[in-house]
Amino acid sequence: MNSQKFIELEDRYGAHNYHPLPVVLKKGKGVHLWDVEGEKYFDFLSAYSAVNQGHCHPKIIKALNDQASLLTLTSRAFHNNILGEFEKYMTKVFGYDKLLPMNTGVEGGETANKLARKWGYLKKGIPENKARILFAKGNFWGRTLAAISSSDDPASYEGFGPYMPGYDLIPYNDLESLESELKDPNVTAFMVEPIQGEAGVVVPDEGYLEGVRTLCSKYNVLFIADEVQTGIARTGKMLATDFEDARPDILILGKAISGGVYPVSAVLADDEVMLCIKPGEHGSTYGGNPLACMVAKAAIEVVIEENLAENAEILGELFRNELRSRLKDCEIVSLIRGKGLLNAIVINDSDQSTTAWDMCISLKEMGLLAKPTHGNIIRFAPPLVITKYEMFQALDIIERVVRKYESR
Ligand code: IF1
Repeated sequence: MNSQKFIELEDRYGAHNYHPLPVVLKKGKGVHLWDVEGEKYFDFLSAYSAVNQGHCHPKIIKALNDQASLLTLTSRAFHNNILGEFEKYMTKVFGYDKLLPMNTGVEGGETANKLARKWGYLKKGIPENKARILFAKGNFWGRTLAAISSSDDPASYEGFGPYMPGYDLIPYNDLESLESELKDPNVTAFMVEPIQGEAGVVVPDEGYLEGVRTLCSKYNVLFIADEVQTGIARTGKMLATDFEDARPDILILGKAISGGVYPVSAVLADDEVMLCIKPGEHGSTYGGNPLACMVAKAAIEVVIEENLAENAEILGELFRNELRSRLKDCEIVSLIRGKGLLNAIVINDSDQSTTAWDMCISLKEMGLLAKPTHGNIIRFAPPLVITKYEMFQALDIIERVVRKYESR
């Protein structure tokens, strides 16, 4: 079957909850993807930063295969010989007392919110059902009813009310607004992305994260860092919060924690917070299953052994500098921004225009896959294993496409 046939199958038998680029992928290896016609592409989305280690990394696939024929799922009704080792490994790597394993990023967010509310009642003395959690405008942490309740993007929340109470929004990258809200003793946590991914790779001012840490400590409020997209070396350090003195009270990991091989998420915290949830108060059938743990441990080992954070830092710098110099005379690109290998270009066009989409279609035709976010922003996030040579090839494609639209 050709691409069109596969697309028709999805259209006929699948929910229409996505609008994918018209490409049907069949194989992935490293930074490359191949479609059913055998065409080869650079992957510059990395499944929204879940495939930081490169597609089908041999070490991670080996971990999957070895464990898959031994034991895949016990549920947490019983112990197994894998979970404790994984929890010990991860708490040592990230520097927390304990880890609570889940499956998807949004379940990590939900877990963090439940921990924060419990801690607010048990430790901060907030009256029952009065706990408030603050979020930043422009946030995105998933598609559940709680996650969309904290969203200010109508595309995320419209038509799904009523909404979760106790959630409030403040401007991103604004410590004054944060401090004025933190004075309310019923605020139990502030949950924030160190860089806003979906909002279009919005990088806050230097010192913002440190300011969040200082203010949350000052007012006895939990700092929750959503590193589902920015974590696992994407921004040039293992965690985006590592760039400043900004250690979160609750850390949420997802996506690349398992290198795109298996759904894994995790919440890390110290005992004072983590032990507020007692046996039977939270969990998930697949959370922390042996297969997930072996895959995730291998995925984190790859990040460390292959120095992927360092590569993201160096190649990210190269990407932004090269693109800025190559496009300095192009008015159609108004901004190039990002950190490490989480970057985006802002198209100098109205949000409603289809230029960004059309550019992504052209990029696809030239052998590079990327997708617009919020209309006029194109995110560029290749796997962190990309080489300088591959990066220059990709930059040539991006430059050619931008110039094609510049000359229109
Ligand atoms: C889709 C967006 C990105 C996330 C952050 C939690 C989650 C996400 C910072 C939830 C998930 C994904 C969801 C995916 C597309 C992608 C996305 F465009 F939707 F917003 F990356 F920016 N925190 N982001 O970015 O993790 O439950 O999905 O595992 O919904 O299509 P999840």
